[in-house]
Amino acid sequence: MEFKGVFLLLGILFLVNGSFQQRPSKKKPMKKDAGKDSAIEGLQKQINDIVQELNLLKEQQALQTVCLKGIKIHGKCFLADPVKKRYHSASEDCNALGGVLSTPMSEDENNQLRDYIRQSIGSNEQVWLGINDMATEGKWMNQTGSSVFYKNWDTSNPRSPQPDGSKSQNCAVLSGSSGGKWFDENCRDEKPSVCQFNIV
Ligand SMILES: *[C@@H]1O[C@H](CO)[C@@H](O)[C@H](O)[C@H]1NC(C)=O
Ligand SMILES: [Ca+2]
Repeated sequence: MEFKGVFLLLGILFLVNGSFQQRPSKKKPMKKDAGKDSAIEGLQKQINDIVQELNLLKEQQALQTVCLKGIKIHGKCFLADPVKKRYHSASEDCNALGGVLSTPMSEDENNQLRDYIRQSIGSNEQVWLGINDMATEGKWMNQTGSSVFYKNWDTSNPRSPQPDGSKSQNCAVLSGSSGGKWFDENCRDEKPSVCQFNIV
């Protein structure tokens, strides 16, 4: 509804602006041209402001669509990408959409993400998480370059508690079949992913 109003206002301003611009073309020199110019300038500024606002609304609406297609968890939107890709491709494709690979920061967020993965991608799938220990072995960093505090590594196998891949496995997945537990994997493996967007 707010949207409609903006369009209407935009339309009116374009009409008004258009009728101002037509007059000088009649080649009747007028003394009040200066006043008219500043009026047009004022309108132009208002139009620019409205266009800016409209773009913002469009962005917000696009995000709403992402949320509608995906899921909203704790003020963030998550959208599944079932296409299997290497970690870097998955990350780049997600960045291009304005998001980062999903990185749950609490048990509740992790559980909700696990459930979303099960129903959108598949119950036995593993998806890339937005963390890696490429820079320093064993130091897991998130997509904004901070150390990861919440972790959910699978430690059910005492002989190989995760992460167990040392330098050959610097990326991590969330496993739908292991109750949302995390495993380190080779970044060149091809996995589905979930892209995460902050709600503005
Ligand atoms: C990375 O971790 C920091 C510190 O916990 C947090 O503030 C930031 O939101 C995290 N970034 C992502 C993309 O999860
Ligand atoms: Ca590693």
